[in-house]
Amino acid sequence: MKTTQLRKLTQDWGADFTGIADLQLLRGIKTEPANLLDGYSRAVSIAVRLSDGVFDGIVDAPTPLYQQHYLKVNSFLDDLAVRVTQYLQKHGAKALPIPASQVLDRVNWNSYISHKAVALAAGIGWQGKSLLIVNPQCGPRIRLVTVLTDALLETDEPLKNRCGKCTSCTEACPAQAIKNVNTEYHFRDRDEALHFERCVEKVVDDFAKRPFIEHPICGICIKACPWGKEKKKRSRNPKTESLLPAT
Ligand code: B12
Repeated sequence: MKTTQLRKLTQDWGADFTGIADLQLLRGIKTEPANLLDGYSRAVSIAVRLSDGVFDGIVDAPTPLYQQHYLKVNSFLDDLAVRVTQYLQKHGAKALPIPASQVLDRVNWNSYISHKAVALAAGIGWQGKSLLIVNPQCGPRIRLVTVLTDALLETDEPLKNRCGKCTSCTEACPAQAIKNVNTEYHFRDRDEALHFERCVEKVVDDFAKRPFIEHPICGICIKACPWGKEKKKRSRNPKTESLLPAT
């Protein structure tokens, strides 16, 4: 099976970034159930870019528009994961799509597997101080989904962390939850990077209780990251065909 063909198809279906993780890199990672990765050798990590217009509207709290976008992108990602699954199965491989955003435990706040860990191993981005995956083109303005497979796809390499001395997300966090610690590869646990309980309290006990939000979302650390800001993005992609008038 051609890895390049799968990459091209996911782009045609609407994915912005596709990476392949070697599951050897994720050995020992916490999964639900514990044997989730048994029989799989690769994970396809797919990222969809979020709307900059939606982030323009976020100031100090999530907006109803962000809530709808969050739900719609989750379901789009789930559709992409099903398509990838169909493709892999048609080519004789085993495939398991992991839902974009299904919480399995509202005490420890866990899911089947961390899409961020998979995306990191698949070279989609690095793990930022906010704990989010920061993509070189779109910053953390992406959402992620994963498909586990036994297809022997060609793997990607993890990227180097480029947060440097930046403190933008730390300063912006409305819960003062980000500790401003950097990691070369990935944090050992959430507490290394975050005052985790502050983040949960803010999104669960405050934002999710507001009208038309109703989900534990925030978006402020995402908006603050300079890697996601429009100006930087355009100048970093001079070859991308632009729909804007020439300047
Ligand atoms: C539960 C959950 C929450 C909980 C808990 C968050 C958390 N940090 O765990 C709450 C409600 C608080 C939350 C908040 C947010 N969330 Co949330 N959330 C999830 C969900 C559904 C499960 C996460 C999970 O299982 N965490 C368990 C912990 C233990 O895992 P972890 O922190 O990801 O990674 C650990 C290990 O995997 C390991 N590790 C990490 N990397 C690597 C790499 C390797 C190679 C290895 C071996 C290990 C390793 O170390 C980490 C620390 O223990 C995921 C979807 C998913 N399935 O991944 C989305 C997800 C993480 N959320 C996301 C987002 C965007 C948010 C918010 C910004 C809210 C919003 N949408 O506006 C905030 C940000 C909070 C923050 N700074 O972390 C996105 C992140 C996208 C990105 N660009 O990175 C995800 C991936 C959803 C998606 N489909 O895109 N979320």
